Amino acid sequence: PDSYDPHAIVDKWLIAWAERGSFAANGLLSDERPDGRPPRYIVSMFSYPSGDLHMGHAEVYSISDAFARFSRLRGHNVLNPIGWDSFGLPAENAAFKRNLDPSVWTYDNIAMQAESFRRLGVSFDWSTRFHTSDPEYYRWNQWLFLKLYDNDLAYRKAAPVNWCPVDQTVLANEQVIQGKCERCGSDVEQRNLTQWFFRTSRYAQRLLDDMAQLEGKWPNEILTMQRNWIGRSEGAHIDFEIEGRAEPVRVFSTRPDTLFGATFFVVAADADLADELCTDDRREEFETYRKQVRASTDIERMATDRPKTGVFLGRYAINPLSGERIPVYAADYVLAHYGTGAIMAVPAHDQRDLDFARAQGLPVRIVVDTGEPAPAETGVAAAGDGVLVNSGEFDGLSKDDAITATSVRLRELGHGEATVTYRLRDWLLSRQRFWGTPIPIIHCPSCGEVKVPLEDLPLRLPTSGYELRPRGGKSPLESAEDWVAVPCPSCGGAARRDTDTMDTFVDSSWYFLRYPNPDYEDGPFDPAGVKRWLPADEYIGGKEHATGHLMYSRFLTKALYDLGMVGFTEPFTKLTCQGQVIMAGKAMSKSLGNLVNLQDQLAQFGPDAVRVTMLFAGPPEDDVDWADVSPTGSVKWLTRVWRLSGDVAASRDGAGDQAVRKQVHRLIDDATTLMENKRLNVVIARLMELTSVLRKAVDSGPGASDPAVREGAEALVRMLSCFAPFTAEEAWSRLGHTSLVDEAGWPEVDSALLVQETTTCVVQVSGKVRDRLEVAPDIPEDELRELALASGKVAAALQGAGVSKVIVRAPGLVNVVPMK
Ligand code: ANZ
Ligand code: ZN
Repeated sequence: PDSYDPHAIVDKWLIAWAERGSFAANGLLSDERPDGRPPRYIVSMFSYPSGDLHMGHAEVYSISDAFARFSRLRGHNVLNPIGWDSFGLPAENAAFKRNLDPSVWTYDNIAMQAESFRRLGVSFDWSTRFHTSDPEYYRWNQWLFLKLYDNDLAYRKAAPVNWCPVDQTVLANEQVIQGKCERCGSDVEQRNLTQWFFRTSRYAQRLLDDMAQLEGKWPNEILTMQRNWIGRSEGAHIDFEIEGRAEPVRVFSTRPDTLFGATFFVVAADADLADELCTDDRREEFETYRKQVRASTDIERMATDRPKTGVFLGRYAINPLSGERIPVYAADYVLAHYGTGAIMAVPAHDQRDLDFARAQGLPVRIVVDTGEPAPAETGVAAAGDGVLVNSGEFDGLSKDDAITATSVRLRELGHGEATVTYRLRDWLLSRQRFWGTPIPIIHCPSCGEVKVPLEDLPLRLPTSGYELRPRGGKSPLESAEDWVAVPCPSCGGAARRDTDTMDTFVDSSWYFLRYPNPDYEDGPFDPAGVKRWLPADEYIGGKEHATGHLMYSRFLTKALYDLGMVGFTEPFTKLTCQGQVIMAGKAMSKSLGNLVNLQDQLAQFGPDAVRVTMLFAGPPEDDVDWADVSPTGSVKWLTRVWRLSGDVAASRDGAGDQAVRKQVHRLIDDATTLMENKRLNVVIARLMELTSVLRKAVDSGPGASDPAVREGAEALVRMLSCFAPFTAEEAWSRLGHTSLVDEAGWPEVDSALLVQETTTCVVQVSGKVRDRLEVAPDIPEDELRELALASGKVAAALQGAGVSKVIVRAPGLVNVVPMK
């Protein structure tokens, strides 16, 4: 062909790759096929089959595939797996709308995405393929659930849950964005329901501690988000007696040293405790206030700049150390579900307490002398360090010493103790949905919770007799009467299945363990495969998963480690979070009408140009604004490479032009380091530069048959294959090869050709210049000394005299002082 056609080359190379099995990992399992190449496991967050692939997919998989292809060329045995996260609400909603089985919609979309992935040229090992909605997969969700259940890591309790009135389901905290349902945007309500939980809170400290392994390898931003989400606070529990109540009320404070400055006590207005403590004469005022509070979200309530409101409940609490009697208030700035839902208020040293005290005319007592101006007058709480005052026996202690001393005293008196709290809650995994993994528990009136026997797994979803949207917030599985009514496995009496399904984050919390042997039947994952490939060397996906999926996967890995099932505590050694593909500065959305359709782009420019455009736009972690990029420019460049590969002739014998070779090897060397550091956009810039160097060499330099030109063109095409695999194969064959470029390896750098700039060093003997040396600007002093002493001219000047001293000022000067 005499012109570059980005579409015509697609099928040809897809077939060639498939025939050669080019992308299969070697020795997927343990050592069944010994292979000296170091394994590298590169995982992209798997796809949700909500339709055909979109621009976001093209971005993630362009990044991971460039890295996978590079690793293969560099001699790694690469596992680049593919699977689908195929349970979830969108399938159920789509099925409901079309009156279909959710599986039909799901598997149709998977088939469509699979074909699109193939045509995008992503080098997956397709033998790893699975879908989480396959019973062969979700069977192991159930198995893992029972394993956690046996180990007190799964339990059921009645809990206030986030309830979406439109989707008619419970939502995890992670699915509530600013008080609204993540999916439909409606206001989330609180409901009390009996729910299943995984005990993530038990792992809070280890989730923090093990971040040491991830430091410098995961983006800082993600680590910070996780740290905040876990929210460790050191402080003390303090028990306050309440007049007229038998049991004391416990509070958590990070500042037990300020206990003598507590001038009032606050209970969350929407907590049951507030209702209980309210005296009759305060009831009316309280009820009115509580109604108003229930209408606002947590975010609004915690905002520091909001006027503080609240009501006196008519009761008093007793300070456990000072014996002081302080009034009890209900207010909305204290949250019901954090800490204990009650606080001691120290207005002099806590800003929100100060705001409240000033609004209500309550006393402000300084108990730590911080040197700051009086909070009661300035309205600014004194949060700094200082020495205790007005605090009885603790006066004179520093803040930190007082935190310890008050905690110790509270403990001695039986009124509290030092403690650590975490913001991290247990993982609520129950969903009142159909299209998910059924929870393998049977409820028996006489035996209670009974596990579905392992030999009965998978417990499959019913295929008929259910309604997707039963009335009254019933869960869909509850409507499948034939499925629900079962004999109890333990006593044989009439019993009923649990009708919740699992959060789909359960499916995705361990899928990367199954890829090495997706057909394994003796457990959720093959221990030999896991041993060979995990932890994953590279994980690539979106930062929206910072506190959800990435936290759940880390939790589950630790739980499995404790159960002796894996030998590591962190699943992903390195993490890369790609930016978003946006359009004209805005996130793409249907409502803005700025959606860019991937298939249109592919039809116009071909897969290679789309991939190159994505990666050339900027560093992988930055957003790609499709309004600012030029796929046409990418096509032009690929055309130049294609033309060059046809122009380069069979080469003459000989070493080739040295100037060209130096440029080529400098660029290879650069590209290699940049590639390892995933600076993909800069690598592409280097390849473009190399294309120009070679074009010039052909047209006005040593010419098309110079060996240096051929060497350069081959290097260019090999490196290009990471980004534009179809064009690279085509160019490789135009260069006369019958093998695949995919098997050609990454070009080797001849380090002798890496021209280093030199600087002149003056060598003196007794202060007289005797020699000049060309040396590297960063030459170490030792090396320079030796070099100078080895100089024949220096030896001549010394005339046999020994050396008494050598003064070295690298890189410019050496002065040799002879012995007298
Ligand atoms: C007295 C005190 C004095 C406090 C002081 C702070 C400074 P973190 O670090 O976020 O855990 N607190 C406790 N439970 C609360 C709730 N349910 N709603 C709102 N605030 C609550 O913060 C713990 C601190 O936040 C606790 O320490 C408590 O106020 C408040 F100079 O107790 B502190
Ligand atoms: Zn029973």
